[in-house]
Amino acid sequence: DVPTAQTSLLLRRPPDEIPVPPAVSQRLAELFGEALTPAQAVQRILRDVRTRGDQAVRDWGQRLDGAAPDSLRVPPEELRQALAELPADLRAALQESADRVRTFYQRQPLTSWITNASGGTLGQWVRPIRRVGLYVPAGTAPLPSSVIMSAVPAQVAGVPEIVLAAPPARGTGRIAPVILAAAALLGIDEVYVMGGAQAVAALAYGTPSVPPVDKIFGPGNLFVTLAKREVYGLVGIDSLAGPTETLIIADDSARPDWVAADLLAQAEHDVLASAVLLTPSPRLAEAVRSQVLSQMQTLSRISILQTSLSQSSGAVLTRDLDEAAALANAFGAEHLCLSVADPWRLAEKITCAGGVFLGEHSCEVLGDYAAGPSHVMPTGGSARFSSPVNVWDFVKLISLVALDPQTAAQISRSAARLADAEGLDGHAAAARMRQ
Ligand code: HSO
Ligand code: ZN
Repeated sequence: DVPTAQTSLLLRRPPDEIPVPPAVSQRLAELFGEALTPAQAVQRILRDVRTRGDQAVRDWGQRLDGAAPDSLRVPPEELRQALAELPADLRAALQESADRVRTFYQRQPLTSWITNASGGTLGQWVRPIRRVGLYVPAGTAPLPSSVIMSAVPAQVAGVPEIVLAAPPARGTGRIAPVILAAAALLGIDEVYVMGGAQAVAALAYGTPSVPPVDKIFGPGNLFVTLAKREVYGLVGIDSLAGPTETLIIADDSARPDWVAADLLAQAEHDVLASAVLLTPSPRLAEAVRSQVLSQMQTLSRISILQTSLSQSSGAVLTRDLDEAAALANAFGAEHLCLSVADPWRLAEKITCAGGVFLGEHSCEVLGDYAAGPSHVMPTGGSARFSSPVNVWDFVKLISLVALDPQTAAQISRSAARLADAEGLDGHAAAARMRQ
């Protein structure tokens, strides 16, 4: 399996400078018969899908996922069946999650507006994107919650066509039933078994069996991310997602066992996940450390934890909470948890994060599954300039201009003068006709 290697570095480095683990280079050389960078490999796959369509998607699926189904589209009966076979308590949990996410996004203002105040009628219409593709990675485990967290805001935005793409579970040619069930629960019936760069290519260019989409959402491994970057412009993309991260700011009021559990929950995602504690209290840092060491022994993903905790996780002792807040702002974490006596006061100092979780009852895990806001949040410091997935990602604006004769006559003087200055006499003539 190809790791999500260094995906966050994409945000800061040109694709050809991304350091590639030797195992990945070797696999690429085997696949392509020559030494290629991941970016070059992705370009080859994109070109292949563009020219050979479905057959190329299937061939790459066969090579990379170990199996490819005859038909890329999952038959709707299979979706219905997956939902019918889902244990009742799991179905109820998915439903509660979906209901809370829907209620949250229904509150997000998304209003068109029109004004007559500045002369003439001006305004903006909000219009949903017509067709979006949501990529659901297989990763180290299928995550049905991720289907809810991107599909529900799309539904609230009024996107008429929502399609899902997910790689098959290794060697099976089939998507994990729980992912299909989550799609069915939300009423999504267009699901394709395809992953990797070939899935992004099919969604962007279209193939005989996959009509193209207008915008592609969802995280993925390095190849998915490079492919999204490559097709951007032809289609929209949500972001270039990297490994997941959490910062917890805690003081002496925090329970060390809860803080440790929250760090472990984050670090178990994958070997590149990062979970960092910022605290002014050496006593708390020490107590959390011993809790982490004992609790991790009880968790099934201990080998992932050993890597992620030793690679990009740890505790940082700060002078005080102000310094912790300043560091958190500079880092711009995907998740920032405030486990301190007065979280609202500390929150006022926060200017950069994907999501802020206030108080020890608002742990990130509850946000991952059921609190309300989407768990798809900006990673790799991209919170500096971007936002969690939300309803605005699924719409676009159309500007409206409806001028009355008086306003047209009045502004045409300035328009004509500006056109003269730009040497565009056709523009100037069209403006002066309205004077
Ligand atoms: N913490 C992940 C989301 C997730 N956790 C899904 C569990 N399932 C990234 O925000
Ligand atoms: Zn999580």
